[in-house]
Amino acid sequence: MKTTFEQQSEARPAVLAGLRTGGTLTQFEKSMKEMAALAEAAGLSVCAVFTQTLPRVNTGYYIGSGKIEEIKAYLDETGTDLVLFDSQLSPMQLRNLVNAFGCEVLDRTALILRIFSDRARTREAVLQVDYARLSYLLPRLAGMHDDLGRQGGTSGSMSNRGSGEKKIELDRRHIEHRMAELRKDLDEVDRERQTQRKARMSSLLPRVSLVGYTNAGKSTILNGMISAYGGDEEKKVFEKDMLFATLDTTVRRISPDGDRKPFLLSDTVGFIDHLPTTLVKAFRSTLEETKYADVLLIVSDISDPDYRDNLSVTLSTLEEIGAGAVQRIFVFNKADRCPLFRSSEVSVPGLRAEDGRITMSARSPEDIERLMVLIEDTLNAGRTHCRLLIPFSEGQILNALKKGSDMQILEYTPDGTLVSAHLLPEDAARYAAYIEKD
Ligand SMILES: Nc1nc2c(ncn2[C@@H]2O[C@H](COP(=O)(O)OP(=O)(O)OP(=O)(O)O)[C@@H](O)[C@H]2O)c(=O)[nH]1
Ligand SMILES: [Mg+2]
Repeated sequence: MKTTFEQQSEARPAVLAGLRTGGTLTQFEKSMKEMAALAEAAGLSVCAVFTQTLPRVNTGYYIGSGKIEEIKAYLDETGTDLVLFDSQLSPMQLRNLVNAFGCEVLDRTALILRIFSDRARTREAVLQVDYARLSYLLPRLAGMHDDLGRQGGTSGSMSNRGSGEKKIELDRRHIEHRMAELRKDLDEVDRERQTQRKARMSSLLPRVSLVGYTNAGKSTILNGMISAYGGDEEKKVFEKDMLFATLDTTVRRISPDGDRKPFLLSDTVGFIDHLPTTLVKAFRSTLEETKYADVLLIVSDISDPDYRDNLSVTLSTLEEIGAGAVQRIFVFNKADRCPLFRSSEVSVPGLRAEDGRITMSARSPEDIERLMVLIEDTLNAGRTHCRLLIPFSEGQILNALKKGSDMQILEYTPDGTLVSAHLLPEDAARYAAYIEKD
């Protein structure tokens, strides 16, 4: 099947090819739609879509020879020089397809890597993406140099083959060396991150993390919270209707007014179906941050017809990174687009009775306030009310309590300061010696 589109602006045109071998038609269509959105996020515009249904993948060329001819004819006719494949191609398939089309071919992984590479800003994200890119490239080197070798002249001559192999070996060693360097830098960044994490943990401030499928509205919720409670507009983060707008983790202190406790709210990279394993590995430490949260806000875009599948992907990714046991609030976002939505009707494997739920719009200040109340209730649910007598010599404990809890001074006694506070179990254990027994 072939579909063509009107050309959009100056984005580079690309042909999108997809193969359906199993699964439902809906799953296939969802994946193809997502691939087109990924192309757009990479600054490309899909000008034609070719699909094929086969009982199994063609080992050498991924799709059938007839489909290759059809695509080739389209490329020749229109001058398009880029073909995207909605799947991960084997190194051999990639090499054969590049040869067959005589132009650039990107699979799903390569396209996601390209987006990440364009967007990475912080040192950590740049290192992680570089590492993922090189691990993708390494097994594909041979194919690339086969082509170069052949272009070089008398194909198959011994001298030619020898120089090609030497070149591959040199490149391989260069890449491996670069990866080892990146690994070292990443380990160092990881240590810095652990130090920061420790500092945050010891600050006693509760940690709330926004997670969810890409484009669900996580950054918009963080910005809504900053507008309502943080004050400083400069602290806002980038939000946009495109996949993977956010790649870096941002942590902001949210200080509600009055007696309400402040907390740390973090926004990070979104999830997607078939997130390339090279990227999951590279972003592991970023993603793992979520397992240290006190509460996860699992954000879904309920105006997306595929939100249930996306939520499943999110939940299984959270399990994988070891964040499955953290307290959760399900945020069914973009409700302004779906007035009839009922959260009680959502059934996804993994949803638990004790999970909090809110149907809201990140663009509504009233809804941001409702979310804030739910976060506070959830955070307090795990805390116990304590009275502590802090000796005057332990001023730093008083400071820590003041910073990270709703501590109130009750009285100055000859033995120290008597205070009351809601404490998390770990803090109650840490300060057990100072807690007054009833
Ligand atoms: N109508 C409507 N649009 C929303 C709502 N929340 C977010 N959006 C829009 O959805 C798009 C994506 O929002 P982001 O906040 O960037 O999404 P994200 O989850 O951070 O996405 P990534 O960083 O790409 O993973 C933006 O265009 C937002 O303006 C909402 O409640 N209602
Ligand atoms: Mg974002």
